[in-house]
Amino acid sequence: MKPHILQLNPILVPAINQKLDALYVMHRLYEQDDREAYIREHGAAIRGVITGGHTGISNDMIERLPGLQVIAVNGVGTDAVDLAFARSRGLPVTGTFGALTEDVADLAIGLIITVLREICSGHDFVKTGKWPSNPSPAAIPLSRRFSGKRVGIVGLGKVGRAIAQRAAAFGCPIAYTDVREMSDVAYAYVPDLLSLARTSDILVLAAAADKAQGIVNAAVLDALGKDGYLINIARGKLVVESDLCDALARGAIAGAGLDVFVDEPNVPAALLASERVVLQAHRASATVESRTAMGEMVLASLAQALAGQRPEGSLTT
Ligand code: 8YV
Repeated sequence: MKPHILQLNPILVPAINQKLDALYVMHRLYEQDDREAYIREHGAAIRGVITGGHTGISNDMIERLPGLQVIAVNGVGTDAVDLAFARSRGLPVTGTFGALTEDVADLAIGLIITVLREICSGHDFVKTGKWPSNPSPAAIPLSRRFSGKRVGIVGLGKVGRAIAQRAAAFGCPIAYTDVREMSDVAYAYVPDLLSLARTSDILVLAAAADKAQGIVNAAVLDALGKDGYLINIARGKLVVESDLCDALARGAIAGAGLDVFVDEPNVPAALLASERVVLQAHRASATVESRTAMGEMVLASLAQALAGQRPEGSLTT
C-alpha cells in the first residue's frame, strides 16, 4: 500500500511530481477548496508532509496528523516550522540544504547589478519606445558601479558564502556578520549589524530568520546611508518593512533589491511605487536546476523517513 503524503505547496518540476505520484498517494492541499474538511477526512492517513520554506507548517496542523513521520521542507529556510515542537515529538524536519545555493547567490548578484546599474529603467526606456524621441544620453541619469563596492553580508552560511565568492570576483571587499566569527574564511568579521551597515556600500541579507526578526530597522538603514543599498534574498521578516519604505522615501538609502517580503504575496504600496527598488516574487531558487535538485532531496527525505531511517540532514532528530 502506498503511503499517504500531504503536500502544502506546488512543485513545478513535472518529473518530481511523477515520481511522487508513482510512490505515494499524494494529497495536494493547495488544490482543495475546503482545506479544513480535507484534513478532517485524510489527516489520519498522512505519513509525510511536503511544504515550502516560507509556508512551513503550524503546530496545530502537525497535531492533526497523528501518523506523521517526516516534514520535508522544499527549501532551506525552516523558520516557518517550530523545530523545538517537532523535536519534542521525535519528528524529523528536513531541508534541501545545498541544492539552491548557487541560484540564490546568482540572484543576489543579479539584484545588486540591476539596482545599481538601473537596468529596469533602461529596459523600460527602450521597450516603451522613448529612446528615439529622447536620443540625448542626458535622457537617462548615470547609474552606479558595482565592481569594488564594499559588500556586507548578514549571515555567512552556504548562500552568504556563495554571494561573498561572487562579489569578491567583482573586486569587492567583503565583510560579514553572524552569530560567531568563522575561522575558515578571510573576510572581515564585524560582530554587530549596525557597524557592518556603516562600513558597507551594499548590505546583503542571507541570514536564517528563525531568531532574527526585524534586525534591519531604521537605525541600520540610516547607518547604511544615502549611498547604500539593501539586498534581501533571505526572508522579508528580517527587515522592518515600514522602516525600509520610510528610509527610501526620505533618501536615507540609495535603493534596494528585494526577492522576499513580510507578507507575501502582498508588497507594500510604497515599495511598488519606488523607482529605487527592484522587486522579485520570491524566486531566488526558482530555476529548473535548483527545483529539480530540491525535489530529489524531498523524495530522499520521504523515502528515508518512511523506511524507518533518520533522514539525512534532519534538523530535529
Ligand atoms: C523557496 C525558500 O521559494 O529555501 C527557502 O527557504 O524560501 C525558497 O527556496 C521555497 O522554499 C520553495 O517552496
